[in-house]
Amino acid sequence: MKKSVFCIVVAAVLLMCACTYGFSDVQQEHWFYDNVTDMTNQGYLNGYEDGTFRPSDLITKAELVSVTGRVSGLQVENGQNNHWADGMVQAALKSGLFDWDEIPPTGETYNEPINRQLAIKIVMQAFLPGKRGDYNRVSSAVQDFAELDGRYYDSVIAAYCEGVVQGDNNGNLNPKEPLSRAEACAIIMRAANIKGGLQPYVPPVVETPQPVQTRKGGVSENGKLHVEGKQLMNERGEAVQLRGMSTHGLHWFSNFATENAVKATADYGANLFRCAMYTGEGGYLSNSAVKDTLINAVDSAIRQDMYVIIDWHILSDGDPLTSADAAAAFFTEMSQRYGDNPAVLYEICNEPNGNITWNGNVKPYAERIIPVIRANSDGIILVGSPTWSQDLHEAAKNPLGGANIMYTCHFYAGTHTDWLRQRIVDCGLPVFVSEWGTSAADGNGGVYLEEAQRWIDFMNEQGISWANWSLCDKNESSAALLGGANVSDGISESELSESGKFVFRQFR
Ligand code: IDC
Repeated sequence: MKKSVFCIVVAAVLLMCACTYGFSDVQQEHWFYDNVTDMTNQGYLNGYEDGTFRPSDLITKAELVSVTGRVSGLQVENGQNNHWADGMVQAALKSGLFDWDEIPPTGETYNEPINRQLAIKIVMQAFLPGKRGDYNRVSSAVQDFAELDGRYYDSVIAAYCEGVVQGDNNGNLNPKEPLSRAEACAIIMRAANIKGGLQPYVPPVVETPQPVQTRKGGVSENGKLHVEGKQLMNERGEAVQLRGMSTHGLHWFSNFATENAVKATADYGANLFRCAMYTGEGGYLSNSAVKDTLINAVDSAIRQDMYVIIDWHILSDGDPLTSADAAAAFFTEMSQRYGDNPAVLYEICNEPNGNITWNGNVKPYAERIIPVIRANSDGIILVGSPTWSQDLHEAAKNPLGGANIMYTCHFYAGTHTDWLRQRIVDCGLPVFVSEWGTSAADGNGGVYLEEAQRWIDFMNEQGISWANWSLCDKNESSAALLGGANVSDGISESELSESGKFVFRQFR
């Protein structure tokens, strides 16, 4: 298991589940039994999959901050690095629970055991900030008081006087020693109880946005989509065709995935926006922060009354099964976040390619990911096929079960012509062109506007929805914008490339 995945699993078992059960290694005769049981019953703690709590394992900085933050009701902030606990660590730093140098928010020390004086400070700052104790009493009662760093005097003295911490049998606090999971639970529970008791844990509700205006052909007009036969339909059972732009890779061109960029394409009449989140090539799998760019773009599209595709953009990583675990976690999170929102479509694998097959790779992958999304959403799911999402004929021989599934077909006018249109007709599947370009298949060359026009006519005739590659100003002919285009105040005609001019005309 990769380290980051391991951390997420640890975090999940330590923090998330709200079920109540006994741990095999937490017994009534243990001094920490009540504390651990209370926190578990209120949903703040869980143990490991094997039914243990491992009370004497050392607690890390990340774990202590996470549990303390949750129990004290701190709201998670946007993360700045890939660590599972970073959102809470950032929030805790901002609220002054600790200082930058104590746990640098860059993440390198998050997995180290935390020492007792820092843990005490964090817990006291979270629950009983401003409490003061009696210096003389504590400095004479605690045998190893001299071990304590001066910056922790206030917190430790107050904690001792409030009964949040006690010395060991020899009267020592051991301020620079680590602390166990059980000890951490105890001090968090004591501080929480002094503050007024433990409230049941309520997981944070993610607010998803609402349209700020209504648009012709938009989500407020068409509502929730479904598939009937080969056709995408609106809420009233009328055929609907979505047309819009795909971003380029969000990790490269986030500047064209901003609210203003999205709004500018909607102002030209587009009712669809595709958010292409590369998994490889420096994308999500090596830089999960790009998910925040995606969420912002999806939220922007919703505000602009557009339909929006969340695209797991596999490309250089051609076999979707390779990162199926990460995809499952990602689509769980996205479908939990957007589940009921009628605007969102899920594209689970941009372009499978390489030495793979529909039956051996793409279908099994889809059968793994679709249920993950269906747990939260019955929205439209777009599924690719081998050979860069052109092998519709293979998918047609052994299609997926279930409702509201469409098969993507990707074309580039300089490379793909009649034969691919014929394949779309012949396959008999519901087809969605979630990516096409006016260029050749490498994203450059041409542009091939005559052939592009044939495709547009064909898609209009067939009622096929589409997103064009791509909304960016890269120096390649498929890019819709000219170099240096500034979309903060809309997109002017003079900022559109030859391709962009052609494509943007098709939105109306
Ligand atoms: C291209 C980009 C290009 C980038 C390349 C590799 O236009 O700038 O260097 O990817 O990342 C696809 C893919 C899409 C490709 C596009 C054009 O889905 O990511 O973008 N294309 O080659 N399939 C067929 C063509």
